[in-house]
Amino acid sequence: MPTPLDHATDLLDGFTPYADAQAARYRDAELFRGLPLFAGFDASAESTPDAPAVTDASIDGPRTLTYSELREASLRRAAGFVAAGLRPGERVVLQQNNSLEFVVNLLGLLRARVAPVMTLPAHRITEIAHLAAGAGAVAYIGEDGRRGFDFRDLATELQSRVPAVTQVFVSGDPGPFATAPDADPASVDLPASPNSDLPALFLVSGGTTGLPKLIARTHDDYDLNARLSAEVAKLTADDTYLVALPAAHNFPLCCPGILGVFGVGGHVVFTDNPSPDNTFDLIERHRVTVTALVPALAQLWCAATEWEPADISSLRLLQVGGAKLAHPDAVALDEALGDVVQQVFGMAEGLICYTRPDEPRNLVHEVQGSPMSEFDEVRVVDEEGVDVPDGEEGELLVRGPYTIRGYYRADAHNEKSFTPDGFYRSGDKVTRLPSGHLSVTGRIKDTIVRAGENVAADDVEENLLAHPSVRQVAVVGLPDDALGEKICAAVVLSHDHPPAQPLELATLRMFLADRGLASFKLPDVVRVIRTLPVTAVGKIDKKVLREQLVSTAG
Ligand code: OOB
Repeated sequence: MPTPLDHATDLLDGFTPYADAQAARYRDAELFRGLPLFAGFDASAESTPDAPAVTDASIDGPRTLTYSELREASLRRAAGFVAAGLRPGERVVLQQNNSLEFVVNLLGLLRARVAPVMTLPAHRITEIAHLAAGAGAVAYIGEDGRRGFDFRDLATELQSRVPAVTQVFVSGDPGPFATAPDADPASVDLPASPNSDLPALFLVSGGTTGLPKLIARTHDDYDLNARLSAEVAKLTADDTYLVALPAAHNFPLCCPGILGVFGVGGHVVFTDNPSPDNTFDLIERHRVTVTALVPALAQLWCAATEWEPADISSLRLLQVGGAKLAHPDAVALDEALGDVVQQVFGMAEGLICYTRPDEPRNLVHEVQGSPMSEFDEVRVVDEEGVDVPDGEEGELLVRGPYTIRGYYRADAHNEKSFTPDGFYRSGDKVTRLPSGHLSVTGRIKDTIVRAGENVAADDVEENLLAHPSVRQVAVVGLPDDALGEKICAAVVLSHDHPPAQPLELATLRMFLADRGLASFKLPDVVRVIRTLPVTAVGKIDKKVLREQLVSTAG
């Protein structure tokens, strides 16, 4: 067990540490460095104090801070938090759009040894209250209403639902609340370096069902996550990374993202608008070399290369992950941007798989990558938990130096989500090549039970995507008196589809039947929609889609 030392709080209640023997192995292999999560940033601030660390190109900007300036700003913020009464080991909900304030608060909290709960700007009171209560948070850090949603109203509601949240700090116009505090670092005692096996911060699970769960990441394991990711991406101080996805998500935060770039002394550019007309200009202006996108956004960028005039040739690595990148999209992106795609299959719980920049392009287009650490233990198992041979589909289980051993304060979930020997059951269906590369084939629970037959949604989706009229598709089960569930395909039409012509159910069924799909898998309903609903980070949200389809059923 980690020793709390001077942690006088309940941080460790409900936290599952790495097993002693494994932690010792990771320390011996120098995977766990025994340093605080901001050590990488501080080393860069030491060696290249005058290099640009962050540029805020959000509506708050434009503004650039060097490493020494950002270090100073985060020390003042840390001192402010301590002066405001926040204590080591306490949890604070952080909910801010991509901006300089986000990163000053993050580093400030880490330095004050207060653990941020990394919520996303798209989260609303239901999720925020659930996460704040679950983490036992004592404060909330948000922003004003300039980006179209007033986080101050959310803060008011949060305090009424979760009274333990006694302090609220707001960036911008604070309204009835306080602005984030700053103080002279010399005026307070900043806590000494934390024990590196304690939780540094909390990520939230990215599931598309139910409420998000809390994922405690330790200084040791998250620092490893950043360093290994930076190595795989071959990051150097010459790199400039554009934060286009919400910064609090694991992908742009640490894969390698913000923390990975800080560790090598590179430059991070924040934008709060990921659309190509904005981001392409930023890429040109700042000579951005690396960024990360979800597939839907990548598709949009790919199309925009046809008409956006900006020169984005500085981009050497375009990371795409969070949901499956369709093979034709991977090929199209490489064609449009010059062999820059990296597939990323990751999860807030830990395991990150990458394709490598020097792998053959056809492999990069085909697979979602291989684990980034040789210490990652991956199993692919059938329904009985028995390992399946390479090439066969099964559920991905994983254990390793940066994969959690349990969700925070969630005993009931942990019973189901972890094996007795500490493997995380990802719920992802994958196949593995002998080389260790993984292809994601679906989610194990994403099935429709139609007239007693189990239909895997991804099977139908993959085949529908092959139809020239289909740009995006999600297949869900809808309640049906006769069938139990009927199969509904929600389709976003491609530009190839003749305008003003309906997409006929019969056409799609015939197309699928011609491809050899069993008759019980053919959709019973097709619904053309303009956009598919997405989660806070931009993945297709089937729960919301199902609700929408049910409520608009004619
Ligand atoms: C990332 O993390 P989360 O926690 O938001 O979501 C994890 C889940 C995975 O279990 C898998 O179901 C899905 O998202 N996923 C993918 C994928 N990448 C993630 N499914 C298919 N293909 C992919 N490439 O989404 C995340 C975390 C770090 C880096 C990248 C993504």
